[in-house]
Amino acid sequence: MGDEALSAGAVARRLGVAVTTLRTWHQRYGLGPSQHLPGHHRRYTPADLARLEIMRKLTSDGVTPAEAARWARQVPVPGPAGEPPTVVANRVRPGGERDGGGQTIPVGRAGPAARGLARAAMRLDSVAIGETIGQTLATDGVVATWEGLLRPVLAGIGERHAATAGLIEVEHLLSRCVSEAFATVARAGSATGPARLLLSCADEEQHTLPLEALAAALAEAGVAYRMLGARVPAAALVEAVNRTGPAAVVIWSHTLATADPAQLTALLASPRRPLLVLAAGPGWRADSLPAGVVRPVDLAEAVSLALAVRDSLDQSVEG
Ligand code: B12
Repeated sequence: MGDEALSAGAVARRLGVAVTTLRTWHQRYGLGPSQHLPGHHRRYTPADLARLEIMRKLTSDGVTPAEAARWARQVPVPGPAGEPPTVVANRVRPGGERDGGGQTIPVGRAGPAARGLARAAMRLDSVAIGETIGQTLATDGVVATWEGLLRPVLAGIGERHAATAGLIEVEHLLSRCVSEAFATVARAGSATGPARLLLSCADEEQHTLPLEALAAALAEAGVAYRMLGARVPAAALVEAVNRTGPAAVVIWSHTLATADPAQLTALLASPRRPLLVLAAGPGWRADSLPAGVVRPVDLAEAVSLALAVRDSLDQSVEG
């Protein structure tokens, strides 16, 4: 049991709730950590976790905390050799209704924070979503947060949506929270000098989050950029390039439907042709890209390429 006992922070991440919520549930409803080793902080056992899972599920379904706590305390939890607590939590509801795997977001091998985020997203709990993303951004930075936390949950929502046509409200709420978290990083950035990078979605492309991740990563690295955002018609993009003369342009396409290579050709033919044109995102097909266009494989590579452009321009200004 000792090895499986968890700290309050670890339990909060698993459940996708704030540590302060756990404290309240402990103080008001007696749902606290029961393992106590002399000289150590109290720790949550699997049985404690199972009760809290029930508490979380019921409160997110609109049951009052006092009523939810009553249920959580009454429900039998697995003994040491019993089934995993999550199975118990999935099985129990006041109405006796089952809440099985169809109501979860698959996150593959992603860690507890991603599972907590997925649960918070399912509950449409924007406060817990914001806290989880904000904490991970602060400790791990933008690239690791994108790859280890956000991407698995976003991909999981896509997978579940493709299978069930559901979760659209979850997708929209989470997208909004991710945008807000990245905007906070972007605002806090301390970039100096002119914006030599232009970020834009392809025409009719509404998937902006990967581009917002790139913008936040650039802000974190102190690189200035301009962001045009969603659904930029090819002519408008060329106009922006001609007016601002960026050294590099990143065009995001998420699906084949928005990946018309003519947008790239128009950029390459513009009077102020950028040094580097990046066609980013799963929409673009490598074999349909015009010569001279680079296709990054992931966020880290897109950031490296942007930094390389910035550094080469800095050197040419100094030299
Ligand atoms: C969130 C979301 C939305 C939100 C977007 C909100 C926003 N502000 O971005 C909204 C609700 C607007 C939306 C709309 C639609 N969506 Co949508 N959406 C998604 C979802 C769940 C996540 C998108 C995302 O951010 N992915 C980021 C990561 C998870 O994607 P990835 O492929 O792993 O990305 C990697 C590579 O691209 C690579 N990479 C390569 N180069 C670079 C460069 C950089 C800078 C970065 C960061 C990464 C990178 O690394 C990435 C990981 O880091 C996806 C599911 C999915 N798997 O993507 C569906 C998904 C993309 N959507 C889909 C669809 C069908 C739609 C709609 C057509 C739905 C509709 N009927 O209206 C519309 C399209 C509107 C349009 N014209 O653009 C489908 C697309 C299927 C297809 N292949 O054609 C998907 C796959 C869902 C599904 N399984 O059905 N969507």
